[in-house]
Amino acid sequence: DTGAVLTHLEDGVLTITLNRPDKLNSFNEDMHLGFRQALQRAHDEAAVRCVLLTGAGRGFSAGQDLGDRDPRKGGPAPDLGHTLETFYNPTLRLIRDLAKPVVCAVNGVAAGAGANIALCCDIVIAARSAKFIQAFSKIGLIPDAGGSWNLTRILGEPRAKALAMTAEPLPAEKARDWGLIWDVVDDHLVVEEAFVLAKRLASGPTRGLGLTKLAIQAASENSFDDQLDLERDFQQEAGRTEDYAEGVTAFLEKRSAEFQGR
Ligand code: T3D
Repeated sequence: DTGAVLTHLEDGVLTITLNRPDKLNSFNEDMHLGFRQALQRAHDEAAVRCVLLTGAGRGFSAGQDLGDRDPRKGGPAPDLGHTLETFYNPTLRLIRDLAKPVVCAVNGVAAGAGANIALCCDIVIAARSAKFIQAFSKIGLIPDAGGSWNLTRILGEPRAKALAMTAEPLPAEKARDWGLIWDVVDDHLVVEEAFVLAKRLASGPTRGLGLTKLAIQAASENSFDDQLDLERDFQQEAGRTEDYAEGVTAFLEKRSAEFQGR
């Protein structure tokens, strides 16, 4: 743990907590580093079968730490293309490419890259009072951290453009009703309920769930024919797992399956 990011492995769930509550968990280099290390651990360790991402304190994340971008401190303008490529983009790719479920408990406000990192996760559960803010236009930037991609695909251009251009906060319930997130729960239950879900996924057929994630992500890029080919290949792999054999055996024996994640 770097301090800026806390990790805890329990019941196959790696909980990653963004931990700069005084700054609404905005991203400085320490937090980037800790977050990346934690995601890499999720990739590397078989014991991690699901990730749960959340924030410490009253917010989820307010995106980039703007204190680190203060123009009054002088010096040349920062190269934001470089900072995205160095810090944000590798992390977003790690989340998308991780062949394990990533659950996100949005415990409070999620703004800028904070909102879009949440929206990059596989299943998002938000506290009823949480809000998603495409804050970028307020400071002259464009939606990054995958936001221009995710918002457009999920919501379509009209809503994506209005959210991005106005930076109006999108309340959690509206985000759910628009299909941007999975569910909304009472504030005090959000981490608990997300953990219950994450634990359930962590006791599932990990390879099958991972392939499910990758198949669904590939769908919007593929033609129908290409997707049928992908399903054939992924199903071939899933059919060779011990978990598949266990799932079918458990069904035939009228008992619950005990998946081992292989
Ligand atoms: O730079 C690059 O590498 C490019 C990448 C950019 C990605 C981005 O994310 S750009 C967008 C950056 N984020 C924002 O513009 C959001 C800024 N924050 C806000 O608009 C508001 O804080 C919120 C709407 C998120 C929450 O408002 P509220 O009223 O609930 O809280 P607050 O009072 O504004 O914030 C509480 C504290 O957190 C406060 O500190 P203080 O005064 O108590 O010492 C505030 O300054 C601090 N804080 C909040 N957001 C940030 C921040 N400090 C640094 N950076 C922040 N982004």
